[in-house]
Amino acid sequence: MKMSKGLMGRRLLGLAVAGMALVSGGTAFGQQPKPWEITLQEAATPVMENIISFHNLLLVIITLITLFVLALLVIVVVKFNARANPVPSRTTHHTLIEVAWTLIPVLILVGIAVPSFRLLFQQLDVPKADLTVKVTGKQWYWSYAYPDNGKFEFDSLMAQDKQPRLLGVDNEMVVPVNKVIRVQTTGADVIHAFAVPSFGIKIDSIPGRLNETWFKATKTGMYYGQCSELCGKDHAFMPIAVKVVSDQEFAEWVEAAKKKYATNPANTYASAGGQAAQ
Ligand SMILES: [Cu+2]
Repeated sequence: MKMSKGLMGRRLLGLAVAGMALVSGGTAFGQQPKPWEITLQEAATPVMENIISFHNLLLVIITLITLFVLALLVIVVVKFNARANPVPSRTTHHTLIEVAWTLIPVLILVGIAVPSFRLLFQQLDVPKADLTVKVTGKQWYWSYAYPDNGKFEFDSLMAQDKQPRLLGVDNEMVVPVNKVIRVQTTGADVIHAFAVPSFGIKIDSIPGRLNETWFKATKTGMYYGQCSELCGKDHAFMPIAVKVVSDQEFAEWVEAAKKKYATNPANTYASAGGQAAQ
């Protein structure tokens, strides 16, 4: 089939727009690592959007500095080698340049510090939470407790038969969309770390300590993360899967979960088969 260039262009554009709509909008949004991915995972929370903006700002700044230093080196090599400049200058001090190369870096660092601290405060200052989930890191799986919704708790183990490989779990953590979720985390045995890249959260789960962070997912879908503190032989096999759903779906899930996990209060490592991943 022959297509005119204009028609072909429009078709490609249509395909691209449809693809973008599929990725950014709709209900099927979700994030997991992709092959050959070099960028950060796409943001699903305002905090992660700001992390990505800050990262992009820093990338511009370091690129400009690197190019500037490279240009200076090239100038020195070309203009001031022994052949091009046989009689070198005997200058040892230049007050203006010395002041400049002290002050300009200070100003650049202050310029970076302002948005950096703003972002840090946004991450650390937990807003009034709509829902609290207590996350316990264990060797080698996660447990999620919902103290606001009937106090049920369940274990989440890597499921070998589930996709994506090494990220799929038997019981996902489920949260409602557009709600502030407070994550309180601790470790039951050793230090683990609860991290979900597209939410912009990564926090240590430390035995004897309750750490706190928060996220507000603005898109429904499945999001994946991993334990991010080397915690033993199956550290790589304790993925985090978070399902973000509508309020109504969340209410339905809570009702089902209350029954499912209430009848199995000893839903522990042993009762789940005693095998995290081999
Ligand atoms: Cu771990």
